[in-house]
Amino acid sequence: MVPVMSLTPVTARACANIALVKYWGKRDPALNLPAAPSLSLTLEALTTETTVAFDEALPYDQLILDGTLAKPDDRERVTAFLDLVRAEAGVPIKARVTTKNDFPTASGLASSASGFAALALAATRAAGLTLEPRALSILARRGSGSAARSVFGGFVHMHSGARTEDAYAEPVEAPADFTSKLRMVIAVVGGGVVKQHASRDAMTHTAATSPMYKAWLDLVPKDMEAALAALAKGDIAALGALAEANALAMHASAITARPAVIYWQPATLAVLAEVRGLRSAGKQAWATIDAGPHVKVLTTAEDAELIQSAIVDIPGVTAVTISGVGSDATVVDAAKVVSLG
Ligand code: 2P0
Repeated sequence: MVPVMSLTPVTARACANIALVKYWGKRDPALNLPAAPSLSLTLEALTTETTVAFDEALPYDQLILDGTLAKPDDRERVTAFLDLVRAEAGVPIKARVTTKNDFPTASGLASSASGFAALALAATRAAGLTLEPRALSILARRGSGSAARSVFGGFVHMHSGARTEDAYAEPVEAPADFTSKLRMVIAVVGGGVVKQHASRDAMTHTAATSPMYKAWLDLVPKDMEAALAALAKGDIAALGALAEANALAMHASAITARPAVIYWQPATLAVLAEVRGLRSAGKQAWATIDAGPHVKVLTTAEDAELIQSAIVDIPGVTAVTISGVGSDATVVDAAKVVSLG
């Protein structure tokens, strides 16, 4: 029998993240360099688990997403990413990628962030590479900009370097008792159906056509500076106010694109109104919205359940989850070597 290369399948897990200062637009689409920096919070309740098995018997890469063979577009995006790993590792073998989200995929709940972070970790380890966290973040960025942030737990700062080696994410220090008390209440609007505008296309379209896009780009560095200062002080009111204002500014740029990119549904605005009302009544609650109709509410452990009960019965809200702060992406299983010979 001719000996063949045998590689160990590896499983990795990563949490999604929600940006408090958003990433919305690219400096360089080929290298996936963001146009501006961003700041996120990694969430433990939204996880992706991905197994990568390089297998000489495969004629092409296989992607199994939540138990089903993925669409060609999704598979091609994963193949392009695996090509980067194969080139770096010198492994010319196709892979079977089995991935499972514990939340709705591609609906504005950051599945590409946790997905490409888990894939970057599982694929590099399965190909025999152990990358430093920064190099892993840079690699994950090539799959999806927000994935660079999901390599790390807690608060994460994504740098918008002009060169590929400068566009990486890194954790940001915050007072430990501040981070441990934070919660995000995630209101799923409309059942988590697949979104109409993929964020990749929508941000490019916004940058190309929105008269508000330049204002957005001017705003982000100022919001980053203020958000980092609020974080260093553990000032949730300042951080929350910035996050809500920054999300609305991002959406203002998208809504004014031509034609418009509108992610909101009536329930999105109803939740936003409820959050603002709760805040007027003295509760700790600030909303953020991504490339989908869902609303995520930054709050504390003390107020999280009250917020959940205040929004769960709003018509159009189909689920409400409370999440604490998530950890770094990790390898969860390195199976025994399977001989393919
Ligand atoms: C964010 N979003 O900062 C922003 C806010 C959506 C709205 O990062 O093209 O899927 O793969 O780099 O990472 C979504 O963008 O885009 C995103 P690509 P990605 O979380």
